[in-house]
Amino acid sequence: MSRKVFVVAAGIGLISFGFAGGYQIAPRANPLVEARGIEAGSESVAQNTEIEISDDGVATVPLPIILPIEAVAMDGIMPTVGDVTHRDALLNFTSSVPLACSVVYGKTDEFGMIATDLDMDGGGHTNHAPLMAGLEPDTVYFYRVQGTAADGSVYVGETSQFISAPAPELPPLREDIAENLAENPAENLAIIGQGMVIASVSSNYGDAENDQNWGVNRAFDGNERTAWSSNGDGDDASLTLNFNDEVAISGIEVWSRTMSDGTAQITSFTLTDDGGTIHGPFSLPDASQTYAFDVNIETAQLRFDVESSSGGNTGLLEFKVLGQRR
Ligand SMILES: [Ca+2]
Repeated sequence: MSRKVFVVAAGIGLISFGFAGGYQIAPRANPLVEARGIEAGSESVAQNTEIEISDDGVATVPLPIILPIEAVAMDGIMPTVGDVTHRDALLNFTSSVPLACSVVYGKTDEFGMIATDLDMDGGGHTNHAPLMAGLEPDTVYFYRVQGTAADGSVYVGETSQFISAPAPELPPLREDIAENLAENPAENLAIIGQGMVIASVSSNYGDAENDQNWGVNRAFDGNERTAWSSNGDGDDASLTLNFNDEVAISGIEVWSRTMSDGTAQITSFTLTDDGGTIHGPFSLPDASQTYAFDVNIETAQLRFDVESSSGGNTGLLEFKVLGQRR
């Protein structure tokens, strides 16, 4: 006659069982460990997991089994938080088996936010760098890493903390725009909601809205760690900016995105003004930084077209249009 037991406490090297009736046993030869063929001391299961043990002591464990993230830490190196700014932080982790990885985070240990890998290859992979965005400056954040392997196992880290960086000191906003322009003749005209709107975009990855992750707004948010990605548009990716009124453009700055497999990188592009004149093509040597180009364009709309690329989900980390409003 088989019996059902519940795991009432779990941890590395400590698994004890309690019968539904209430008392606990802590078997030396753990049938759970034997059943899974995993060395004792290297695993745990979630509390209140129901497992079934047959007469000959073989345990049947329902998936998913929850294991500590240490079990898949490459060379024993645990996840770290780096590149912490006042608005985001990168979680870096290399796993020894492919995982679909995420990190939950928030201002309390109940989290409330979740970030997934920026790499969008799909499926599991081993180099993880989810971006914890939307942070408040100089604030304690709780986070926990979790990943799912193809065999259904779930790996979970300990809840840890980091502190976001203090807000940078910004120059006071000038009330007198004319005075500001006199002092800073080339301002960025491509700031959403400040005289510029997105008139069109070829597509956003995963059919995201413009203001969602991978949406076109991410190329205009001043954050080099967020990106617009098209939905596989390759050389056909494009976007059009509307400045509402004529502007004099003296320069542009363009930063292509890329993916770990080498796709999604824009190698040249053109600009088209509202009179239909095509400017360029302009070449982008690589995707490691932004590249600046001098132009002389008077227009109320500006269209950006990819001319050549490595194909796939082409897009931009950042796009700035420098010039003057009339
Ligand atoms: Ca961005």
